[in-house]
Amino acid sequence: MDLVENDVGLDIVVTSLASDAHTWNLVFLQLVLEEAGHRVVNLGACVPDDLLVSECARHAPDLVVVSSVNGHGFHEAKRVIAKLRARPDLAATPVVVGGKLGIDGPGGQDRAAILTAAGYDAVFEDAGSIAAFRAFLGRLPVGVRS
Ligand code: B12
Repeated sequence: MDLVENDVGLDIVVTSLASDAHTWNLVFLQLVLEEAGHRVVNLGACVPDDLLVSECARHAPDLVVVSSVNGHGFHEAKRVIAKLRARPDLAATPVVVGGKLGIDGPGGQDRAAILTAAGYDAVFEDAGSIAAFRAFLGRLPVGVRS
């Protein structure tokens, strides 16, 4: 593992989940990341699990950013992280998830705790999540993928 400061920029995959057709969340995240000097591959909306996993394996990014706002995010994110972590080449890749993950507003610690236990490195639900996300990015070293 090469602990170089990330001021050179990270290679980042931004993706939604299989059922989610919303796109402006993805555009917004891409712009935030590119403005911070990172390189983004945006897989877009309604990404089937197998395609998400194979594209992450193909790009071998420093970070995967999963976004969902349609209310199914919690359940789909839990399913997808199991598939990502099952692959040895993606087992150590930092993966975060955020957006509107349920239909009851930001889910507090429970949803975040379940998703981090399932394998996410961080969970960002609405209400100030972008500031916390930026802080997370600043702490992330390049070269942490296996
Ligand atoms: C536009 C819109 C649509 C459009 C999308 C068009 C498109 N090309 O994107 C259409 C009409 C297709 C649509 C469909 C549906 N929608 Co809609 N939609 C919206 C709406 C009005 C705006 C979304 C938007 O573009 N916001 C702008 C972007 C920039 O912001 P954002 O998505 O909120 O993302 C922000 C944060 O969530 C955060 N974020 C998101 N992801 C991540 C990830 C990380 C890591 C971090 C740090 C932050 C982060 O950052 C972003 C900027 O702050 C919202 C309501 C609203 N006012 O938010 C509903 C909303 C998202 N939709 C909703 C629903 C329910 C649906 C439908 C199920 C409706 C239906 N019965 O058919 C379908 C689902 C379709 C599907 N298969 O996914 C609900 C979701 C409910 C929930 N989660 O609690 C919302 C919240 C409306 C509501 N109040 O009920 N929708």
